[in-house]
Amino acid sequence: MSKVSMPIPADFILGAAASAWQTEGWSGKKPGQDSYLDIWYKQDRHVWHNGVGPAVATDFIHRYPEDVALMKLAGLTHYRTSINWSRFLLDYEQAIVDEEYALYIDKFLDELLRQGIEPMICLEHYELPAVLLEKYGGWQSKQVVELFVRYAEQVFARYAGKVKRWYSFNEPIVVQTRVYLDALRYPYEQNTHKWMQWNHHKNLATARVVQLFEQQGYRREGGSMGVILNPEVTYPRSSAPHDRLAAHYYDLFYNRVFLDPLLLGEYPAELIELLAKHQVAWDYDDRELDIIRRYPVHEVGLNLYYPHRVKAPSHQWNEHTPFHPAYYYDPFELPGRRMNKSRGWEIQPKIVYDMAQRMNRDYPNMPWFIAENGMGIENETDFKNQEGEIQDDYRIDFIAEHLYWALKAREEGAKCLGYMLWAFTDNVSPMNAFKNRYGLIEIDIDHQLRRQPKKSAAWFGRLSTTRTLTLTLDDQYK
Ligand code: BGP
Repeated sequence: MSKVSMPIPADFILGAAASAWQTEGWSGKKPGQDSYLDIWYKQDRHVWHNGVGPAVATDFIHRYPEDVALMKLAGLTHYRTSINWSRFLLDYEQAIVDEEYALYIDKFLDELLRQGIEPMICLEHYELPAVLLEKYGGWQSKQVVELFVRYAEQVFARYAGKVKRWYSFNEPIVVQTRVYLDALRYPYEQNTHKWMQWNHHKNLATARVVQLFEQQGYRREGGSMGVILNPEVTYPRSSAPHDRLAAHYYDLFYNRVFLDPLLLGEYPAELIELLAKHQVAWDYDDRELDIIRRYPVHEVGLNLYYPHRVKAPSHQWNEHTPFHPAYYYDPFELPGRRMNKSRGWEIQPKIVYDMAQRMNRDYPNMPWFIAENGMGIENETDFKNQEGEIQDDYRIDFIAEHLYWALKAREEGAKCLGYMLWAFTDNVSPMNAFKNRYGLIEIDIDHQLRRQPKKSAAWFGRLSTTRTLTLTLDDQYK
């Protein structure tokens, strides 16, 4: 064990994240404004933990003044959330703004700015309007790319004066991976081709929005247009060539499919060849590739939670099995791994450092930050002290260790702009709802959603005022 103390650079972001659908609730939502998640929840309430979902969430839409004051208390320098596309418009084709929702966004942004907290806003955090899924098959359609650009135009026109940092999507790979690759979520259709088409259209939509942002002068005015990705830091079981190859393929299909086009402007040639070989190539043309080439993002947020481990595949595929990237790998569980048992995720803080090395090597010009990292724990009320405050020392240790690696990478020259925790308050997760609690602030769902800071909130606040990280590091995890 060694005690470590590290200075936190003055411009280093110390923030937290959330999203519209996971916090706002449906209050004031009009007929026809459902998102994809809303209809999934309405359809399949039973798959959501205790039947709880986005309907009430944390009621942020009414309680944002209280929450922003708590953000200040917890020392957040930045707060990331999304604007809910499905609620921002009344008509998605004509991009007619819902003035009531738009006014709420205005007031919420004003409140953040008044408290000196910088907003970072995503245009989509899984909030695809349900009617666009029903009418066009969602991101399957090029028309939806057009409609997204029209939506973005309205958003920038209203809020570019208040928000400088924008992001097209949060984790653009997730919805179609759960829905079309693995058929785990509504509408449960296994279709690898659709998976790739959605991936491509989200890349294209990002480039189109970057183009719009630059052409309308927001970049010149000091704004930036980025994306939030969730690259999984992937380790092979062993150094044997077959295990390393498995990790290489995993990385191509799940990480580089977004990293390369969005950060470098180009899909990996090897990925394109593989998709053709397995007959899941997407529909695209040269004009689209040209837009992707000309409009890479200005910065990238990386959601880093756990390491991903693979080994060479041991299975055989037959001609009836549609292609799935798992053709090239098997998952691997490291014996003796450190675990967050509530979420079933391995804990390995060094992923932050390893990702930083990769950014230096493969994407050296791209500024990046940790956009999400956090620890969801079940039954947290078991950790309450006599005053009723959750003593979440496990969360403090988790944050400290990940932050340590981020600061070390930054000291060594990585373009790491900061660290953001998932999440500010406890909030709703897809299916797990309030099962695993992530927040610095507890939300008591049995008592009118009462907010109560956990021990970690004060700790985070001290981190932010002293600008010094102090921790005891277990040498085996260095
Ligand atoms: C990320 C998402 C968040 C949030 C978080 C926690 O992937 O961007 O929206 O939900 O994961 O994970 P989970 O909700 O799966 O517990």
